[in-house]
Amino acid sequence: MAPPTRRRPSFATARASRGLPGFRRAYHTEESTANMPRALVTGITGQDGSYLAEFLLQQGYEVIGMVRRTSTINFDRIRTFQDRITIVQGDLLDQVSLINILQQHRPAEVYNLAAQSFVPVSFDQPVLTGEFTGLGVTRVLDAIRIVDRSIRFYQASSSEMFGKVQEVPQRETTPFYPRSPYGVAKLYGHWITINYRESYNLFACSGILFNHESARRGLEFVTHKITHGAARIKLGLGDALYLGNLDARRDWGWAPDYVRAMWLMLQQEHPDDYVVATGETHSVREFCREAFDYLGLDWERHVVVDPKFYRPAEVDLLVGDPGKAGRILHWEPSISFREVVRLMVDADMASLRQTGNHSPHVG
Ligand code: NAP
Ligand code: F7E
Repeated sequence: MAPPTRRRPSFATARASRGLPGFRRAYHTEESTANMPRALVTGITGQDGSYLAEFLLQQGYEVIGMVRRTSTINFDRIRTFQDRITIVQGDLLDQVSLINILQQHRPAEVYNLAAQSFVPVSFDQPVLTGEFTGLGVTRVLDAIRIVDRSIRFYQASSSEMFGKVQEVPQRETTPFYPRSPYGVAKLYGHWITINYRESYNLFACSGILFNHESARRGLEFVTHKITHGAARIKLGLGDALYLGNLDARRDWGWAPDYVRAMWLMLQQEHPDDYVVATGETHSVREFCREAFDYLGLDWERHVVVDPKFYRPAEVDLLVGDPGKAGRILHWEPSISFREVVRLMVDADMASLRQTGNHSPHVG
C-alpha cells in the first residue's frame, strides 16, 4: 500500500494564524484528509497535547495522537474532539513503536510533548524520568532519522533547564543550570535535538517554554492546586490549602498561547530554538492572593505551609525574555497574569458546582 500523502501546511494557512490577510482556513469539511498536512503529537492526553491538537485541527491538519497503554484510559482532555483525530498506541520507552507509527502514518511534523513532567516525582523516580523525558527524545529523533529525515520536529524543552538562574531575564543564550532530575533530563533532550539538527540536518526545533497554565493543568501543579483549593473553600468543601515554598517565582502564561508558538516554530524557513514566556514574574504567594481575592477570600486565613511540599533543590526565580519569539515568530501572549488566574478560578468554580468535589480536566 502506498504511504498516505504528506503535505506541508500552506503559506496561506501559516499567514492566517498570525492574523495576516490572504488566507483560507482548511476545515475537514473543505478538504479531503488526503490533502491535509499531517502531524503526530506525543503526549496528546496532556494539557499541551490537547490544546495543540485542537489548534492543529483548526489549521486544517490531520492529527495523529500517540497514547501509551494504561489499564484505565484517561481521555478527559481530548474527549470533545476525540472522533476527529487518529489515536495510535506507542511509548517513548519503546523505539519500535515509534518507528512503526512514523512508517504507517508518515506525518510531516512531529511534536514531542510526552514526558514525565512533574518536578517532585523526578526526585523520587530519577531514572524513569531520564528514560521518558531525556532518552525518549533520542528515540523519537532517531525514528525520524531512520524513517524520513524531512519530518519537522518540535521538542518540548523547559525553563527548568535554567534552574539556578545565571542571568535575569533568561533568554536563548543564558547558560543552563538545572536543579532537578527533570531539568537535567530536559537539558539532555534539548541538546540531543540540537545535535540531530547539526549531525543529520533535521528540521528540529527546541521550544524553551516557561510555565503555562489552564483549567487543563494537572491538579498537582501549584497554580491549579491553588485555584481548585480556593474554589473548594469558597463552596464550603474545605477550609485549608497546604502548600510548600510560597516565595518561588515563576513566569506564568496561558497554555493555548504557547501551543501556537510550537506550531509557528515549525513553519519557519530554518529550524531554531526559542524562549516562550510572558516576561513577567510572580511568586506563589502572589498567585494565592490573586485567586483568593477574586473569590472574596483572605488567602492568609486558609493557606498553610507544609514542608512536605518543599523540594530537595528549588528553582527560586524564573522570568523569560520572549524577544526572539516576538521578532521572528511574531508571537506574543494574549492575556495577562490576572486573567490566567481568573479563568482558572472560574473554570474550577463551574466544574465543582457541577460535579461536587471533583474537577475533571475540561475547559
Ligand atoms: P502533562 O500534562 O504532564 O502531559 C504529559 C503527557 O506525556 C501525557 O499525555 C502523558 O500521557 C504523556 N506521557 C508520559 N510518559 C509517556 C511515555 N512514556 N510514552 C508516551 N507518552 C507519555 O504535560 P504538559 O504540561 O502538557 O507539558 C507538555 C510537555 O511540555 C512536557 O514534555 C513538559 O515536560 C513540557 N513543558 C511543560 C511546561 C508547562 O508549563 N506545562 C513548560 C515547559 C515544558 P498519560 O496521559 O498516559 O500520562
Ligand atoms: O511548581 C512551588 C514549587 O509544580 C511551581 C512543569 O510544567 O513548569 C512546571 O514545573 C513552584 C515551585 O511547576 C507547591 O516549589 C509551592 O517552585 O507548579 P509547579 P514547576 O516545578 O515550575 C516547568 C516549566 C516544567 O517544565 C514542568 O514540566 O511552586 N510550590 N507549593 C508548589 N508546587 C507544587 N506542585 N505544589 C505545592 O504545593
